[in-house]
Amino acid sequence: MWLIRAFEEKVSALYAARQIVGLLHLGIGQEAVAAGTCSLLRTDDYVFGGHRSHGHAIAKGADIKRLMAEIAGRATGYCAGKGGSMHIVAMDAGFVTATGVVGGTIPLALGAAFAAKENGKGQVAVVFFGDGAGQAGPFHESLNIASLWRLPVIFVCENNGYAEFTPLSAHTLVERLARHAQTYKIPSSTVDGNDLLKVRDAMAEAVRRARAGKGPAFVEFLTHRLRGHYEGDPAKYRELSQLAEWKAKDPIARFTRELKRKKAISDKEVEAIKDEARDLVERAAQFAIDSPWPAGEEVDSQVTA
Ligand SMILES: Cc1ncc(C[n+]2csc(CCOP(=O)(O)OP(=O)(O)O)c2C)c(N)n1
Ligand SMILES: [Mg+2]
Repeated sequence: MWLIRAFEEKVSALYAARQIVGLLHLGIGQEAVAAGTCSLLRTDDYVFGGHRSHGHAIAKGADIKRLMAEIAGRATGYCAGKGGSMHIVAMDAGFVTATGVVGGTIPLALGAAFAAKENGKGQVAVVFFGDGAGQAGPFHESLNIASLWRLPVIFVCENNGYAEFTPLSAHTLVERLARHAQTYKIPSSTVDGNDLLKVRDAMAEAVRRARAGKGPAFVEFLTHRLRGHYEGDPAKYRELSQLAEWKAKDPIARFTRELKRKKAISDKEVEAIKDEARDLVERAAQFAIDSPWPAGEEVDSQVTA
């Protein structure tokens, strides 16, 4: 969680310094979902993300140097600098793809799950998406087919209460996205997404079922992004009191408090974890900034019709 937090704080700083350009969506505040979920996965499990997926890729084991370089548009990035923040592909880590098309990777995860089922090696596919994606057509089609074909896919909904600048109550009357899973007879739960251990418990059950050939699962995590929808968003649609409430539920601070209460970690160890994360991230940022831009003649490579 600290590696993701430090990474995204650095991305934000590099953006402010104009060393990273383009559109950035940070998941600061949502780290427990990424870390808790991916901590239960194997490298050969398939993970799909969306427009807010730096944390998902890091949690799945993506190399943060190549990731930072990608976000900075450099030639050393995962996609040679052509994908950027929203189109991360880190196949070495089993992070298959992300997309800026809301809900766009949900059907793709079904394809990976279908392959996993055919291969019979117990692999699972996991797809992260937001509450806004629940109103997209492919979401519903995918739930239906996943259920019908008992595919080993786990739908991970990060319900952060907003789609861009629109609160959930203004884009659906279905307050709990997990209700949709019930319609399609997929086991589901709604869980506190800012509690790392609760995330792990919910995911452990879902992953166990999928690996055992028992079909899909749907887990809705209630969480919140502490930044705006995109970097630079003044977020005037959100009450400051709401932000303060969620800051008090910061998943990293909560888990740290819990560990300290159990005397499982010392202040010194906590500081060492933070320092190590920040150090790794600084090195990744330096690598990215020192890397060359993609060459002009490369513009058509890696593009297939
Ligand atoms: C198909 C499609 N429709 C609309 C958009 C514009 N758009 C970008 S992000 C977003 C909101 C997504 O909300 P949610 O799924 O809750 O994810 P969050 O940003 O909260 O992580 C929208 C509507 C898009 N990128 N793709
Ligand atoms: Mg949302």
